[in-house]
Amino acid sequence: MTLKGSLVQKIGNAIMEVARNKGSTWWYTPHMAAASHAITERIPLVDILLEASNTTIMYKIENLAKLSMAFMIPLSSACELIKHHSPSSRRIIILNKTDLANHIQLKEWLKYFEEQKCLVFGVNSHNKDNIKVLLNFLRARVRELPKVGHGDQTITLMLVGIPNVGKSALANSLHQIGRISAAEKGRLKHAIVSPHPGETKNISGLKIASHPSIYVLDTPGVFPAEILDAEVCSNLALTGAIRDCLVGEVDLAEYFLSIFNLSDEYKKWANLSLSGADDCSELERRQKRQYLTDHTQDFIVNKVQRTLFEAVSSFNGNLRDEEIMSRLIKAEFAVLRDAFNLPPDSDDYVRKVAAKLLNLYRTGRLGHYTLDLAPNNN
Ligand SMILES: Nc1nc2c(ncn2[C@@H]2O[C@H](COP(=O)(O)OP(=O)(O)O)[C@@H](O)[C@H]2O)c(=O)[nH]1
Ligand SMILES: [Mg+2]
Repeated sequence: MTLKGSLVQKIGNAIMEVARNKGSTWWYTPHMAAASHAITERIPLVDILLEASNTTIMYKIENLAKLSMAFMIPLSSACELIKHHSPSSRRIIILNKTDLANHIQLKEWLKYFEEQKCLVFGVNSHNKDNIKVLLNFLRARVRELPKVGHGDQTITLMLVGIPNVGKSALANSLHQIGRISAAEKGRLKHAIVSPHPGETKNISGLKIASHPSIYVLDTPGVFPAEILDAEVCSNLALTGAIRDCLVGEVDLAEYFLSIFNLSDEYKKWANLSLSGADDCSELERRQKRQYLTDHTQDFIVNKVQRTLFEAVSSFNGNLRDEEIMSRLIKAEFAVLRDAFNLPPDSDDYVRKVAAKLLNLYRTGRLGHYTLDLAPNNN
């Protein structure tokens, strides 16, 4: 077995173990059950359902269906109501975090959903131009709704999805941009956005357009109550949909490196390894001293990229072999300790390296990944 395969089993088993324990505070919590229930009740009342997912984790197709179906099973009777009207315009799949995804795979996934006759939209919630295009797209879909006439209706779009896919970030961006073009005078609202899953506790409405008034409902992320397969669980954990403490940052960082080392992403940093990175002004040197351990600073990110490039490109051995891959990852942890400027005597350095590495991966500084290939590629 490859190291990636072993880690998938290890991480998957850890999560499935917790998932089996229905009383767990980490998986299908009473809060999540209550949120599912509240979302279910709202479904018949909303005009359009926006199903948000993180483009970097598209799940294997049978699991995608299972995830979305499992999410929908308690909602299925409510969905019947939506189906009576034009179903295609009442359910829109939002592929968020496109900036983090592999561009070729993103195109394949968009094509796949279009072939399935689903309305689909890929977006980066942090990009204003993207949001403007999405707003126009949503307004056009709203105009197609049978009930929209000349009166002063209120239209609601509900954002649903698993935790951490960026629902709240998207709702905020739509609200911020939408209220400007709608010349709204009301107070600017903020849904809580967090790198940790499970921060949104309630359903809240943010206005994104006027005439007709359109509100987007941000909802807490929910998982299906049933257990999914090991690879789906591992990918959910790697992308941050499940709390890190459930699996442990070190296993997750090793899992990331087992994917990274077999990808071509490090090759993009070949020039970094040749450039004289230490050649900098006094001001830059002062900043470097001030932010020595802040791994989000560009100079540290560059150093991490350069370090990883050198570690992978100078390594000889068959990385499909579990032991050989483990050896490379161990070596990478050691050199990353320097790149992150952690003191050599730091006893907890493995966990610290892992946490910093995961953060850089999840914010797109370590390349573009789509963890599951589009079905057309399989
Ligand atoms: N790179 C990137 N990060 C995003 C995007 N949308 C959201 N995020 C980040 O993903 C994390 C989770 O976002 P949040 O809106 O709280 O997710 P929610 O649990 O689905 O509501 C936060 O750290 C956001 O800043 C995006 O389009 N691109
Ligand atoms: Mg949220």
